Amino acid sequence: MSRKIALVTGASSGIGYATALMLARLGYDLILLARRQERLQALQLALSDNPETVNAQVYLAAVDVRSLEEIESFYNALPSPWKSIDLLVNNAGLAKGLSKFYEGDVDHWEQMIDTNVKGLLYMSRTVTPDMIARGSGHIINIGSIAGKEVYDNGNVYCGTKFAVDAITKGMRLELAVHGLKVTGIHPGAVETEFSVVRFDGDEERAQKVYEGFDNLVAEDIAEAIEFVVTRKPHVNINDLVIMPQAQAVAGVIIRK
Ligand code: NDP
Ligand code: 8X3
Repeated sequence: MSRKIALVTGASSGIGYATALMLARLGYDLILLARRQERLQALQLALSDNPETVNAQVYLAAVDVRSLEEIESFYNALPSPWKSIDLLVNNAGLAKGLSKFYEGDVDHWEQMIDTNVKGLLYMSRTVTPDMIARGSGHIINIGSIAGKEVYDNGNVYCGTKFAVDAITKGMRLELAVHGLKVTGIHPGAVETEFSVVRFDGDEERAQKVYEGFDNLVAEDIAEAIEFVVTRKPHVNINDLVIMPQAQAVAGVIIRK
């Protein structure tokens, strides 16, 4: 059986990293993107060190998804066998800050909108035409519970993830006719570098987010993605919302 190719954005950390490992175990070759090239190289080393993933061919690219120019030049430089992408996981994303919108930092807003919304669109716009031409492919967008429910001080981050939810539905509507699958994955609190990034490197504050309850870990989301990509060809998982048991709704966590 010929190997499949997956492109994972934001593979240098957290959910993207765990997803790359899982896909390699399933037999995918991997195109791995993030801004931190040295982190991608460490992931490549981890893949080659593990007998379960050593056979995965890996193509790394340092790309900032906020730049359409960087995405297009990465894609144009891809050797043509790598362009037959079977699976695109739009995972790169971030939250910056946690404050009332009327006290919000406009630079934080730009970063979130440019990465979570425009980056996802740029990547999908670039990769999808080749999937359409082949009549197959699967796009998985990592949204959030913050794209289903608004929580206090989450305003713009929630807005970007509501946009991801709407864009995911729009993509599915327009791509089903071409034989493609589109899935939205919406996690609650997952302990990754997410909160460290949100709080500008303040590890102590980030740590507090996950105190007193069993948060999700990146592998929980990778496991859900594994379920999504291993369904029969006629089955599409449209939407998954995955929460820690202790987080019944977005803004409420039951702590011990
Ligand atoms: P991490 O901070 O651990 O990982 C984020 C990844 O996104 C990194 O690999 C980072 O790589 C990449 N990234 C960020 N900005 C850019 C950019 N401009 N260009 C390219 N890559 C970028 O967080 P998570 O793994 O938790 O986050 C992954 C996704 O999951 C995000 O979309 C997030 O919103 C979503 N999510 C997270 C939840 C959580 O509780 N952790 C819950 C729900 C959804 P680099 O910095 O090297 O560029
Ligand atoms: C991250 C989920 O609830 O921590 O998207 O903002 S939350």
